[in-house]
Amino acid sequence: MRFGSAGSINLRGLREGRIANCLLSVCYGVSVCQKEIDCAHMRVALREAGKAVGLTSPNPPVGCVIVKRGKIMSRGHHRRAGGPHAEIEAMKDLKAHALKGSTIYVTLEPCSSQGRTPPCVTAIKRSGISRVVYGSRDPNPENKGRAGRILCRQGIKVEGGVLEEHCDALIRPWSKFISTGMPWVIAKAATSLDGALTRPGNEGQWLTSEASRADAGKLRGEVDAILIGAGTLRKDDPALTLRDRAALRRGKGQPLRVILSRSGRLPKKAQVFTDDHRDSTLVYSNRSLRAVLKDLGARHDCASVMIEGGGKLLGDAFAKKLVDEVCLYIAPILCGVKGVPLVGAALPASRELLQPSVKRIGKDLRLRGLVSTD
Ligand code: AOF
Ligand code: ZN
Repeated sequence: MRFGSAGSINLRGLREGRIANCLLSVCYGVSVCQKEIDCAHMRVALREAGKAVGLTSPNPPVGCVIVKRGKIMSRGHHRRAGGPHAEIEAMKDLKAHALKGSTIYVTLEPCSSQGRTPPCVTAIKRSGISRVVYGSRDPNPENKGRAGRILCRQGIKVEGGVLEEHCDALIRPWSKFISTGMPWVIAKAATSLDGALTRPGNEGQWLTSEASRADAGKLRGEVDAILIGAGTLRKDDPALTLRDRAALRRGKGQPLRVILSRSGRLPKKAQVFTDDHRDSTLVYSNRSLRAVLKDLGARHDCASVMIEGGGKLLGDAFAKKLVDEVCLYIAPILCGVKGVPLVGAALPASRELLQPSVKRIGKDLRLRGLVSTD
């Protein structure tokens, strides 16, 4: 995730409590200074939330910091659905006198309803915290826009919408899921310069370098399920496991492995049916992609899935407008007309990538962006 730079305020200074008086207040007045300070602390909360990405479905990744007299007293992030929310994680190590008069920064509006856990606004009200600063408004209808009213009634100051775009971007997959029941869909593929998914003849299956493949492996740490078509299973016999050490250290479990097949006739000896994670493999026979996605959301709590191929499944996903985000690894190689094309379907209209970001990985390029909805 990109959260931007730390801004003009020295973050280390803030952390160590060295900026008691902000110079900006001299030049611009207190409110400008407070805004800068709020943004700097929210960036720290965003970094905390980044640790939760991929771990919390069907809940959102949320991060939090508690600050008193310019000093960060504690941090926390939501670690798993059913566990304490970010605010509770941050509050739990602080004594009552430390919490009194402090400010809590949280990337998502604090929840105000009873779910698997009690409402955070109740804990905040009891804590002595005197100011609440949050980023995104909670799209969950149970909580949306309620925290401000509830907390203000208690005399607690509330400021919403701080670094809202960054906070919204962080929970984009979950926001779609909580509003529609459908998981966020990432189409991931490696292609040649001319858009082929495969090399000619017996040249082997890899187009991109090992570095690109390791980067793509990290993406598996962001999602709840990986989808492939039966053709890819037969041809490549992929493991589809999460092997990225950092993601595993964060506590990310293996994503579900989902195979879509028309006939249901699949090789019994394939890795996904025989390895240690075979219990996390699902097969859907003769079901539309839309129905599969809906089922993954409703019955398996999948807020985000990644389609890893092949061309037919990716084509179907693009043609039916089911893709939200694309992550393409492009190798500097030409494969010619016999290669399987990235989108193996006719599209009624071209689809554009919004907010594309380009990264060079070794000799390959990674292009990541959102798919336009119209
Ligand atoms: C927060 N902080 O860290 C999270 C929030 O079933 P529960 O009790 O875990 O509640 C889930 C809902 O709470 C979820 O749909 C979202 O609206 C909110 N998540 N809220 O203030 C957190 N994870
Ligand atoms: Zn909560």
